[in-house]
Amino acid sequence: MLTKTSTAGGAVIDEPVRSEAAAKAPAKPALDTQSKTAPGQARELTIYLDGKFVPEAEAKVSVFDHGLLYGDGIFEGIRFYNGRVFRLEEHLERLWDSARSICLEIPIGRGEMTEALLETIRRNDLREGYIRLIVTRGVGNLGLNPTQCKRPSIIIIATTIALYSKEVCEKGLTVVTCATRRTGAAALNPAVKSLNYLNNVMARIEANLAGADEALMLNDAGNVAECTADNVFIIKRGQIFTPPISAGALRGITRSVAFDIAAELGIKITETDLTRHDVFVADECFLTGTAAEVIPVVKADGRTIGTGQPGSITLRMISRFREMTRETGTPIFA
Ligand code: PXG
Repeated sequence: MLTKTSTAGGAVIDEPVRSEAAAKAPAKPALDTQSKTAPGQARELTIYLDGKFVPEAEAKVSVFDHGLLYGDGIFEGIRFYNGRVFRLEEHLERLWDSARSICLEIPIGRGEMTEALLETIRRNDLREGYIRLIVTRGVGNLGLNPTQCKRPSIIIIATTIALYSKEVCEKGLTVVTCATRRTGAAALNPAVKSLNYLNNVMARIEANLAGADEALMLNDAGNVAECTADNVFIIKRGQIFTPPISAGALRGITRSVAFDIAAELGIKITETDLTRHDVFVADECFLTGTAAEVIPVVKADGRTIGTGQPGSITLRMISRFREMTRETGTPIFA
């Protein structure tokens, strides 16, 4: 069920395949990254790598980088819309928090990082797209001790990313609960957006094998934590509920935008522990994430959620989210 799109720009991303349709019709990719030019007429991306802008083909890291050897590093996925980077400050804040938590000193300051991000977008001549910002522990030896790594590496990739297909946006996603539990804070705190995503990858494989679009991950207590790269929200009797950070949810930037929108729309939103049962009996359900944006869920473990169509509150959230992304953010070309 796992399909991959390798695009002209070099970006590769897993594409969820729609469950029911999958066996019959070739499903449209739910998530797709695409370079501006059509495949075959590749326009090489310009990548920021440790202070230099280099062509994609030359953007290489050492096989001794601990980011590769141990998943020792951190990342952010950031979007920009209409010539503005959405919630840039919040992403940088979270990156610096992740770094501090794992004792990784980012070798440049916040101002320099902002300029590097903006310049990477400019050099790729983009107004809409997605940035992957990675800071690895850097080159060390084959022992895992990070004291061997003298200088962290910074990589910035700016590319274009298509929204979920129109079909998925209109119809909503299917999710399955996976057996892989979200890592507990005592093992690897999910608040750290580390390069060690094997936990989420395992969950994602379960969703693929089950023919679902996403995996619903529970924590050790059996409560809902989040999906593999998205926060989860349900709506019951006109109110929105989402698991607290303590349940193992990443403090998602889009999650916090959902809080802002709910406040604006006068809809009560509460952080509370949720069980699978709560999801099954919800009137509506949606996910938030930088890549996913705000996306309806219409089926969980085979149960139809609400009417089986994206609900009215979800649709209002999506519509306001779209407005905000177009109207706010750090200007790229100013
Ligand atoms: N939960 C997890 C575990 C995540 O990794 C989110 C929630 C949503 O957070 P934001 O801040 O994006 O609203 C994430 C997001 C991707 C990608 O495809 C994104 C994430 C992880 C892996 C892949 O861009 N992070």
